[in-house]
Order: sequence, then structure tokens, then C-alpha cells
Amino acid sequence: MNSIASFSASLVDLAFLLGRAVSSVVSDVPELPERLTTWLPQQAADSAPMVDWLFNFIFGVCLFFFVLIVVLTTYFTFRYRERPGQREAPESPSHNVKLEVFWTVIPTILVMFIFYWGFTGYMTLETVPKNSLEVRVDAQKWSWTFTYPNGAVTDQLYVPVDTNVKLLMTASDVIHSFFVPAFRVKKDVVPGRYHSLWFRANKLGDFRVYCTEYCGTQHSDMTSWVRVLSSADYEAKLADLNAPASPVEAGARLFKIMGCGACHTTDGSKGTGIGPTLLGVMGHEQALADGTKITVDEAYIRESLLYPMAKIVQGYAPAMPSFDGKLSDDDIANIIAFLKTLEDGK
Ligand code: HEC
Ligand SMILES: [Cu+2]
Repeated sequence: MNSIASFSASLVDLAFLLGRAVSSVVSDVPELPERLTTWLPQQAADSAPMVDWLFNFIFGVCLFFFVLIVVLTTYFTFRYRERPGQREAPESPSHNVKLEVFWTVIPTILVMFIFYWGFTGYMTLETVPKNSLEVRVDAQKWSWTFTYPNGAVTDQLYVPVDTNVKLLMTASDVIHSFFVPAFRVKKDVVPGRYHSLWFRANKLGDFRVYCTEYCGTQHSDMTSWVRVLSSADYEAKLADLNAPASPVEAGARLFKIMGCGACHTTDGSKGTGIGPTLLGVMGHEQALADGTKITVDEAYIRESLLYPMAKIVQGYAPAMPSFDGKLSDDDIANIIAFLKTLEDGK
């Protein structure tokens, strides 16, 4: 079964590599993990082997019966075809108790086996071990925010290796879904509810995080990384993340963590084009959708963050989410300090 699996894996990999060769002509190919495969990705958490084992088992059973049925159908079609001079089908038995018991008992054993492994695996994935390290996850269009026990906040998930980690997840706008293929864990992240997910990473390295619930135009950009560190590196990283920063640094950090970059650029380029560039925004004379004009000042930026629907910039859809309740007054002041540094030199 393993050799069949790895044979199909190599075929799929070949197709993928060809596709990649073509796509490498296009610039902007995202950073890809080392070992490329479209078969099961590398296993980097304790939950991975049991998931793969069951997947491969079900795949093997399907493959076996698929081949058996196709071969027998083809053979019988040929063997019992209509022959010249033969008008009626010869009489054949309508029952065969031995055969019927056989084809009932074998599938029953198979599905009970699959149920047993599926159910125990599900329970293992659903039961969060006590004393897990708890990290809060906030999903929003179109980024992830991770909050650690010491208050540090990041847009990528840092975790220590060989440690049970519990993610307590919620969303602020629409349904998203948190997925780490290398850990074989995935769970919906729903506004107004908390869902938890746990894993125990057992390899150092960087692993992809995807959103797997279509959540709007930039959904496919809603990716991040799990960075698995040794526990010493993890502690150092957290302390570093929590170190006091100047207002401008803190503002720049918030800009990144809060996912402002999904809709705004800071260099004057168009980017995704969902929101206006914020280069030179402070003091800029802004035309609004209702035909009036305003000069951007601190109060306007504060209002844009808390009540984005109050004034809409001309030529843009009212797509900005409210950060009311997510940014403190200090945070807003820091973001303003950061935006002030984005001079366009005019
Ligand atoms: C989902 C997309 C999205 C995200 C995320 C987002 N914005 Fe916006 N933003 C917009 C859009 C669209 C507009 C223009 C329409 C409007 O005025 O509401 C806008 C307008 C603004 C304006 C007014 C700009 C001007 O030229 O008048 C500011 C300032 C701003 N955003 C700052 C931010 C900051 C800071 C963040 C992160 C904390 C952020 N935005 C996150 C979509 C977004
Ligand atoms: Cu999403």
C-alpha cells in the first residue's frame, strides 16, 4: 500500500513541479517550504502520524476495491457477453448465502475499524490537555493576530517545541478557518464564539498557516507562519516582543499586527487597491464620497479607525472594519505617530 501511495505521490509531485516551473516565470511567487509536495506534507506535530495513517488506510482500501471492481466488471462483461445463437440467459442461482455473508461481514469490519480509529483520533484532537500553553487567536479580514500569556502580540505564531499549545480562537468579522497542514489541525474561527484547537509541535522550523474558509477578496493572502522554537528561544522572543518601544515603533508594529497592510500600502503604491495608500496621509486634503473635502488630522484618523463608516474616501468602497474595542487610546495615538512619519516629500 505504501509503495502505491508513494508512486501516486511522485506522479502528483511531478505535475506540481511542472506547474511551478511555469509559475516561476511569473514574479511574486510566494515563499514556499523546502520539501515541495502535493501529497501529504511533512509531519511536524504529534497529531500528524495518526491522521496520515488513517488517511492512507482509507485510500488503500478505496484503491483496492476500485481496482477489484473495475477488473471484475471488465472481465464479466467479456466473459458473459451475448453469443450467436444464444437467445436467453441461462438460469443462474438467485442466492449464495456464503457469498452474501462474506460481502457483508468484511465491509462491516472495515468500516468499524475506520470508525474506531476516526473516533479515537477525533477525541484526541478535541480534548485539550490540561496545562497547555494558551495563545489567543483573532482572525480578521485578512490577517491573524496572536496574543501570548505575557501580553505580547504578533502576526505570526511563535511556539515552543514539544509543548502542548492551546489556541483560543475567535473572529471579528466573518468566518475564517485556521489550518496548519504540517500539524494536520484545522478549525473554523467564528465571530462571537470561542473555538479551541491544540497541537504539540515536534520539529523546529517554520510551517504555513492558511485560512481555509473563503472570507472575501484577499482570502488567499490570509496566510501566516507557525515558528517553532526551542523553549529558550521562545522565551527570549516573547521578552523581546514585549520590550517597550517608542510610539512610532509601537505604531508600526500595530500597523503590521492589525493587518492594515492587507488594504493599505505605506509607500504610495496601489497594493491590493482595497484602501487608499497612507503615504503622506497626514495633512493631506481628502475628497470624500459625499463630495466634501477635509484635511486629514489626528481626529479624522481616530474616527477612521473607530467609526470607518462616518466618512468614506472618494473612489473607495466602505470596506474598512472598525477597530473599536481592539485598539486602546494609546494604540491609536501610536498609530497616528507612525502615520505622521509617512511623509511623501511633497
Ligand atoms: C479590510 C480592509 C482594511 C483594513 C484591514 C484597514 N483599512 Fe483603513 N481603509 C480601508 C478603506 C476601503 C478605506 C477607504 C474608505 C473609507 O474611508 O472607509 C480606508 C480608510 C482609511 C483611512 C483614511 C484614509 C484617507 O486617506 O482618508 C485611514 C487613516 C485608515 N484607513 C487607516 C487604517 C489603519 C491604521 C488600519 C489598521 C489598524 C486600517 N486602516 C485597516 C480599508 C481597510
Ligand atoms: Cu479568512
